[in-house]
Amino acid sequence: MHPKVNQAVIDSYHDIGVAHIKAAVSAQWVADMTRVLDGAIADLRAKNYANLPSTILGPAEFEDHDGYIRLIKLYWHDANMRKVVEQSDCPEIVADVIGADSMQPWIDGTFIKEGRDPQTATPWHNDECLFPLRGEHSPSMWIALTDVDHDNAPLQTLAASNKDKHRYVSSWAKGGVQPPPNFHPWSELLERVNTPGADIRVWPAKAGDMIVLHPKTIHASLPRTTQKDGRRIGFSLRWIGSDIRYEHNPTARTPPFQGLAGIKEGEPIPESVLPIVWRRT
Ligand SMILES: O=C(O)CCC(=O)C(=O)O
Repeated sequence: MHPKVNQAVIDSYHDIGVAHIKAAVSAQWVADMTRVLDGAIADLRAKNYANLPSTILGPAEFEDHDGYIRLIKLYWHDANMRKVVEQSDCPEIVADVIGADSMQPWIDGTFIKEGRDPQTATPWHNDECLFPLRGEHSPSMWIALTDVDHDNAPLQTLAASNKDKHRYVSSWAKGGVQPPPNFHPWSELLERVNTPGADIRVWPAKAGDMIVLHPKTIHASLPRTTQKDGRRIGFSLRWIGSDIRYEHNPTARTPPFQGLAGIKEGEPIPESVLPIVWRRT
């Protein structure tokens, strides 16, 4: 097992759907990833981002207003980002937490918050509702690139929602389709987190900490309320581990990756689409 992982962390992942691995990556890793992101954001703002011809996830999504940045799907456009992740222990750490034998990187998301706008909060959701996948090994690896204190927009989670048997029809689901019978209404997810006494945990983190979220774990972030200057940066990457198989999801709005033409239900995601970057030996 990787020295950063221990049984308490694994038990936490299985019991409440969250593993907090303190100092999972070095200060150098944090600096390298921050530099990659700041460079990409400057290029996107200047509209001269050169590395966009991805064939895997389609174009990056960039939302940038009022002290809030949401940057999705940069990974397959940016060789430097891939290098920072893939030449680190990140895939092995996540694999050991979730119990996977191989790891394929998939979709990244960067969430930057400055100022004190309540809109900097990330709304309650879980990640798997739109996934065209079955299996347990599709976690999110969220890494704090700044200190994320209680007043600096930490993640919050609904404990044990990882054990749900059902899925939800996402608030972003494709309209006009019949969701499968095990998909519950989104309003139910919101009712659960708003129920008095709901077991909501808050996850302040230091720069370099990793929080691994089970794909079913219902989560959000608090808003940034600190009077301090600076920003809050969370970098998140969804992984595909060895138990994941393709399963058509009629509520998914867009294909999650290209190159899947001809894939059959129950097949693994081919390495030709998402390369395996770590294997258990
Ligand atoms: O960092 C955040 O505010 C949100 C992260 C998140 O929701 C995610 O990665 O799924």
